[in-house]
Amino acid sequence: MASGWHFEGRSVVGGGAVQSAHDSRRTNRSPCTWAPDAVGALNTLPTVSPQLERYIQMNLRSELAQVQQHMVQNQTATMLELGTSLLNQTTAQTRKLTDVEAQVLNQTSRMEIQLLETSLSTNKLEKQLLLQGHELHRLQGRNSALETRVQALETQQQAELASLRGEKERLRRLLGRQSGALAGLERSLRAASSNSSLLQRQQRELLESVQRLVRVVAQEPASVRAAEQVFQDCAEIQRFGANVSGIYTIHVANMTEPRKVFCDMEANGGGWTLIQRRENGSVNFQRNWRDYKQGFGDLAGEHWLGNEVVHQLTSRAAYSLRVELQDWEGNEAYAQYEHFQLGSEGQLYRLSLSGYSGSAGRQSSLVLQGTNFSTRDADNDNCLCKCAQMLSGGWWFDACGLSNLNGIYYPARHHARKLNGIRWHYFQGPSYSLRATRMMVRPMGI
Ligand SMILES: [Ca+2]
Repeated sequence: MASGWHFEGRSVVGGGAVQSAHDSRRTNRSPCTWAPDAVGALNTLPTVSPQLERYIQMNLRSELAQVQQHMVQNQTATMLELGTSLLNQTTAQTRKLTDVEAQVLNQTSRMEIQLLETSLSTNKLEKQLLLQGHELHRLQGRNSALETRVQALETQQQAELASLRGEKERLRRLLGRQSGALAGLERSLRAASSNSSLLQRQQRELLESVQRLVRVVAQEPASVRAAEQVFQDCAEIQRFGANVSGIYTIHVANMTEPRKVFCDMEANGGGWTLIQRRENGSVNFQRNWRDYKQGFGDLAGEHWLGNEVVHQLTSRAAYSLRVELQDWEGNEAYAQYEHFQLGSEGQLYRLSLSGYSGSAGRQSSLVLQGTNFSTRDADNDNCLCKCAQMLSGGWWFDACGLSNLNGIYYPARHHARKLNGIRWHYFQGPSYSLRATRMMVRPMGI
């Protein structure tokens, strides 16, 4: 700004030219006297002053014009310089700005792209969120329905449980009452049973008395026939009023001696006269003809009543035969023959049967007609061999047949694969030895 200072120095003094004109005088005179003198001189020269003033004005004007021109030039140059500098700066700034703008634009573009991508992914996420929201809502609905259902079920179960508890309690009380009643009944039954036993005993005693009476009467020939008719067999004793199974005495027609027999008053209506019983192997059934003819064993247990008695009994009237069987597994079966008759000793106690029925096989294990009785000492079978010796006991062997209830008694766990045991083919096969058997007769049609 040196030019500025230069320009200013001159402009401040306004009348610099006047000062320059006085400078020459200042060199000769004292400054403190010069100024009032000059003014006074000027005031004393009124005629010269206008011309001088014009001159000064002319000189000053041209000088001013030059100074002004110079100043304008200087200022213009300075301004130009400044302008150029500014232009340069502006250009640089503009370039920088352009660069920055380009960068900003790039950046903006990138950011826009990112924004777009973000927006897209946000949209996608929003959609997913919406879908998940729907799904969640649906699941909540379902969950709620399930909860309701579970609650309903729980309620129902609780009600059922309560009902069951009530029922259980009721049953328990009922059981308690029934147990009490049962105990009372048992006591009553025991009392009744002892009464019944007493009654049975009395009945038997009465029967014995009657039989004694009958025997007394029988001593008179005229009364013999009547007495025999009364107690011919167990069916007649039952008809007389006895309904308890046990040993009774009968008088069979054509037999001189009375015979004790075991009567079954219960099975299938009762009135049965037992002719055979096996139950524990306590009696030996390996006997001869004579023994089988007369009978043997214990009437209350195992026994064979005797072929002769049976022949006499079944010759007087039509009789039925019932065979009862029991195996080692606790199964029971029976075979019943509507008509049963045994021939005389002269006819070798030939068997005659008809009208088979029962549960011990669909057909009879005894040959119905024409089979004679055989024992180890009387071979009357239809075999060239001796069935009674091979198979043991006395029986109506054919050749050698499908049954033998008088075979050897085999105890438990030894009953299998025994050909000489107690057999009934159509019940348990050809080699199974049975646990218990009974054969009994009663008049046909009862
Ligand atoms: Ca033979």
